Amino acid sequence: MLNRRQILAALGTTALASLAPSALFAAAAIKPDDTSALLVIDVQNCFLPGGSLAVKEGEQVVPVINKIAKGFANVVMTQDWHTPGHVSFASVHAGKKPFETIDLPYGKQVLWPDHCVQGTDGASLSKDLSIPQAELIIRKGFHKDVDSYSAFLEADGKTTTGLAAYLKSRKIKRLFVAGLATDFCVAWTALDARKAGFEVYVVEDACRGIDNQGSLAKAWADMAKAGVKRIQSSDIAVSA
Ligand code: VGL
Ligand code: ZN
Repeated sequence: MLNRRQILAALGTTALASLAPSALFAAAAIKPDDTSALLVIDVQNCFLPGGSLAVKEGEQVVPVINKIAKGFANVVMTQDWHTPGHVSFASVHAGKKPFETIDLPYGKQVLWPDHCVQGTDGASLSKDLSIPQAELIIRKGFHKDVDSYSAFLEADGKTTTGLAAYLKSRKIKRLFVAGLATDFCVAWTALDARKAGFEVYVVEDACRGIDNQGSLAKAWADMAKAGVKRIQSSDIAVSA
């Protein structure tokens, strides 16, 4: 039997060098390039502590997103941007409470507390985000009678936000998705991104979910089925 030292000696320095650093130090394996973009979804006051639709631990995504953003030349952010009296607000449906559902012409709609009303402080992006190079902010959900969780398509399944065409014209192929909430706007964005032909990674620890009636587990299952890759922020190489 060879002992550990003899095995290492037999492998030699070349073999050892080829193992390092990925195998020996488990360094971040994914390096964003010019065809990669980070999508920062709905990191807005309404979804943060004290907000009208606060996502549990939502504030914890901010430092993680700031950190990984340093690795990206291309960053796009989204902003949920509803009219007053938006169809997704429980307050406009008599007898309905937040988190109940109704049937709308385009399908089932979860009803929410009033949130992200255009021009309000709640709709503002978190002041703690620090991503000066972000190049585009896509607003969504601004048609009064249609919701839009996805950054690509409104909930009617056909009205586009223009984001896929923007990204394609900029030669972006790989998307990394982070933000709020994992099981709604992040997941719908990731799924539509796959349908639009992008390679898609969701950065789990840079997201938090609402988890209404099993929605978080279902979202991860749907994303896995669609070929969305589930990664951690430590998987992304962020060179200074
Ligand atoms: C969202 C519910 C309603 C989200 C937006 O950003 O995930 N969720 N509007
Ligand atoms: Zn909304």
